[in-house]
Amino acid sequence: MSQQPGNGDEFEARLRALGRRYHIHHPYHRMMAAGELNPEQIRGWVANRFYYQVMIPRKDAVLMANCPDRATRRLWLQRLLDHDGDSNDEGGIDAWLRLGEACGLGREELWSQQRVLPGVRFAVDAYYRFVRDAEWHEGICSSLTELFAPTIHRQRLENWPRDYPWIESSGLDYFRRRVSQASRDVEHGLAVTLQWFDTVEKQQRALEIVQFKLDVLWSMLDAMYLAYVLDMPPYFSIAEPE
Ligand code: AHQ
Repeated sequence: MSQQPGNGDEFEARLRALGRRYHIHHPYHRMMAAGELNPEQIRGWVANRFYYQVMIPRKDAVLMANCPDRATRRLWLQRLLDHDGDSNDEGGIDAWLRLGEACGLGREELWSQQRVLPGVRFAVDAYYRFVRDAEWHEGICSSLTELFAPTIHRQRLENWPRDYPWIESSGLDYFRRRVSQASRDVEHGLAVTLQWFDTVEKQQRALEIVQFKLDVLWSMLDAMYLAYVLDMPPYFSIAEPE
């Protein structure tokens, strides 16, 4: 390994190169993009991703609690409001609830989290706990999988009306919101990361942090693929007593 840290462009290029492992390449998302998921598989994804969505603002809140820098907190607060909403904006959680309704999932069912698979819960909780316990710059770095998120949101906006016409268009508002919000978030997160991770060791650590978050996203879809594509939900092989 070179003893010199990569300059900004080189380090950014190494971060962006991790996009080859982004969950857009997971078989579940590939089936989604190819219009191959049936309604139950779409509903399973929406219901499990809802747990991720409601945990994001809590993750952002613990990151802010760890962050002594007021200017960073003022910027990061917008992320929390983007999900929880405020007097002017329903927020992403409500938009996701409308996605659920458009797919045939009631709000109560999503809030009940009854469909959340153990593997999804473990992955999401691992992300929340990482940020809760991490130094705040590392918490910010872990959000950088969103470098690759605008593409996946645009892909859904392009494909779903053609492939899943049974889903009311207004249900896709969440994806519409995220295209610009993700780009804005990444601008800030990337600037902080490029500035703070300024040694060979720190840059290696940053790459490991983004890889951890890629693992979180990939593992969520592994659990969903087992349950909804291979029809092997948790404990499917065990005959439960009457
Ligand atoms: O809808 C997503 C979102 O609000 C966020 C916040 C961000 C973070 O803080 O880690 N990551 C993220 C992501 C969202 N959507 C995912 C998707 O595929 O729809 C992608 C995910 C990400 O790339 O981290």
